[in-house]
Amino acid sequence: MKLIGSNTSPYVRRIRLLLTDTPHDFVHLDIYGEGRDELRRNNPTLKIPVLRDGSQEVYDSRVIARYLSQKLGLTPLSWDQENQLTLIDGANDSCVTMLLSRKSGLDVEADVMFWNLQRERIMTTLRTLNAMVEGGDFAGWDYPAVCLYCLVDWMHFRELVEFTGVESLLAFRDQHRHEASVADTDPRNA
Ligand SMILES: N[C@@H](CCC(=O)N[C@@H](CS)C(=O)NCC(=O)O)C(=O)O
Repeated sequence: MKLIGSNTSPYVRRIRLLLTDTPHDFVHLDIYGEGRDELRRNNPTLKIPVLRDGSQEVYDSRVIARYLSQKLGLTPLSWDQENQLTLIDGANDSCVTMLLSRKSGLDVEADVMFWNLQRERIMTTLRTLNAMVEGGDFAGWDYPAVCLYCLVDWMHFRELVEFTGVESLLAFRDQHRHEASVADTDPRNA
């Protein structure tokens, strides 16, 4: 099995954590630089992660997680867990948009409808996730908790949000620093 991604992507990191006990090759690509041709050859949507298992290619972390769950005989996610993933992905996708805008030299702090919508979505989802953490919804180390960890740690690393009012998310992150593969996949070491 081969996982194609990058050392810094939170979407890739969640699959790396899911694959902790499963032998696989990890291929890091610089998707905005010299790795872009390789990305083009592997995924027409030009996104990571991509999983290759024999002749089967699988795109998108959510589908990859479902593929691996079936293959590894894991318990399928409940509808509430699926909703947790949707919240996490909502914030994550908007943060990717903000980061790419920032890298493009745009002023993402400007009072512009498109960025206001992203900022609003990020904060409404983070406040909801923060309340869920405080309510004990992410008490274990299941796949949604892994995804939340990857999101919070990446937002902190990229300095994408202020955590004022959602400090329980950072406490959640700090509580899980020592889980398997977390240190090995830290984007700060990329
Ligand atoms: N829904 C996708 C999102 C993946 C995604 O956005 N990955 C980012 C890296 S963190 C990416 O490939 N971005 C490339 C781009 O937006 O051009 C998934 O869950 O895999």
